[in-house]
Amino acid sequence: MKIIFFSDTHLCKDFTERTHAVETFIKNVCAGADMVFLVGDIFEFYHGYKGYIYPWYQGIADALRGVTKRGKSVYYIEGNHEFGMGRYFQSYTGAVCVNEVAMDIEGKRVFVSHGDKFVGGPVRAMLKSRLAAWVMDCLGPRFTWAVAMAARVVLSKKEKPYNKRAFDRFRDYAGRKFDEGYDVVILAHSHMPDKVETEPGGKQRIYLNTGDFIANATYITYESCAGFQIVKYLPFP
Ligand SMILES: [Mn+2]
Repeated sequence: MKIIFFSDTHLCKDFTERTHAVETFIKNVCAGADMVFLVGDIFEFYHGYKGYIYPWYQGIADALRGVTKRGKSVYYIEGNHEFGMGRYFQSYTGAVCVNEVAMDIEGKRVFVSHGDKFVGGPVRAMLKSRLAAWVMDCLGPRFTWAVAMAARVVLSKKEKPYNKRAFDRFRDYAGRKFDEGYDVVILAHSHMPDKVETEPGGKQRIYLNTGDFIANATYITYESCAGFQIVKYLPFP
């Protein structure tokens, strides 16, 4: 069994080179796996509308559709830049859109989440509220995009520098999930790839962070024989 986890590509209207690279990654790398997890912030901004996909994200949607059409399972876990992928995106791509995933993978209890929930404050809660979704629905895709792009200047830090405190907070959060009974915790959002393996009481626990497709070009693979690994995507521009 082979599984791919990747996140934080932060694709935007003008980032054609990066978008093309991620499309190629989905077609060449993800299509060869049995299961794929998009661990959030694939898009710099997304709110799902009925019958509509932002034209600059169409290639990604088509690439995902190609993977699910080959019978592979794809999970799209929303990040803090994604506000309800919507039923249309899910039915078009065949990817299951969720907030987080808890499942058994070859005998291990695995938890996968973008990881912004435990570091986000009231602004996150407000933007992720039903009211915000309703406002976005009312504004329509073009106007919402314009507002989101104006807001990102203030809200978004695309190239996050290495931050020891944030790094440790993610590890601490993974530790709390281990206490809840998970064997493997996979997070994203920090843009800092990480892997920690411990064996308290002889029971193996693994925390991994996908990193990003901006500064690090890292993703996670799981293979039955090799376990979980952080891999660099070398063709990345
Ligand atoms: Mn994020």
